[in-house]
Amino acid sequence: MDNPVERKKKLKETTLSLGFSLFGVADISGVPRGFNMEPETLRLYPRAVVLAKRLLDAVIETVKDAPNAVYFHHYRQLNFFLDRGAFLLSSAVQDMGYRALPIAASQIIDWENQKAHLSHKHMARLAGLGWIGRSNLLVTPEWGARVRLVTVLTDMPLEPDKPLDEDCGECRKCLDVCPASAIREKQEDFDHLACFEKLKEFRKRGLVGQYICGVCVRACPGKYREAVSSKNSSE
Ligand code: B12
Repeated sequence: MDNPVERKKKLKETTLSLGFSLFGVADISGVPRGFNMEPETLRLYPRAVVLAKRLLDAVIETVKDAPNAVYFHHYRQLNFFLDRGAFLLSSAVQDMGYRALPIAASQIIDWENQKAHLSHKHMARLAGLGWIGRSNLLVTPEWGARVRLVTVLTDMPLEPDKPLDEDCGECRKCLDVCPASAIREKQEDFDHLACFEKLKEFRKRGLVGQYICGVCVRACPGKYREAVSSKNSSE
């Protein structure tokens, strides 16, 4: 049957078979903020399909108080995986008779303000994948912030998901570990500039070749990983 629910099911199956961890659809027909794209381009796409890939715990757990070469390689490998997957999904959508525009996993178009075409985190929140946590990252119930994201804009009529009604609750694990002390009680108070300055310092020290860190990502493993850790420690 060809309807928004069935089409979504088919796309989800395609996406998960490509190896993605999470899939969601956001209704962006009335979303005014979070974009750095031409309005006439944007108007063509009432839906955003958001895909997440879970990081390898073994890699992110090598990050202690600063990024390292193992994580840097993983970051690049994941960006390649996300971009390739978004391209393949977009191709599948096109073959089904609709338009699809993949947005790069990590491409900055406004260097001064450090902005991309759109915020994958905001798209993911709207698509019900998780919430924006104290760390300023998208936090999923399953794997916390240990996911990377990519978005495909499309005109394919798809049933949208709804944002989750969840938040970080009492968890403050990322607050103490942030090497820039950028994370605060409230997400709105996140100190973007302190974070960015620390990332510049890491790069200058030659630890990694990009502005990355990963300490707050490590601190936020999500329910699945927490459950595995407590099972192992009680054995
Ligand atoms: C540019 C960028 C950065 C910049 C600045 C981030 C920023 N703008 O907030 C820097 C280099 C500092 C950075 C750091 C990190 N990033 Co980054 N980053 C991006 C990128 C490429 C674009 C973000 C963007 O354009 N947002 C658009 C704006 C509107 O959205 P916003 O962030 O919510 O907007 C706020 C900021 O722009 C801020 N702001 C305004 N003016 C300025 C000026 C400056 C200088 C800064 C720094 C911020 C700032 O105010 C806005 C309103 O709150 C995205 C990929 C993408 N396309 O989404 C990844 C992305 C957000 N990053 C990601 C990650 C993981 C990281 C790091 C952990 C580094 C790492 N990989 O190890 C840290 C985490 C910092 C943190 N805790 O927030 C992931 C997040 C995954 C998740 N689970 O949430 C993304 C989604 C990449 C991906 N494909 O998965 N990042």
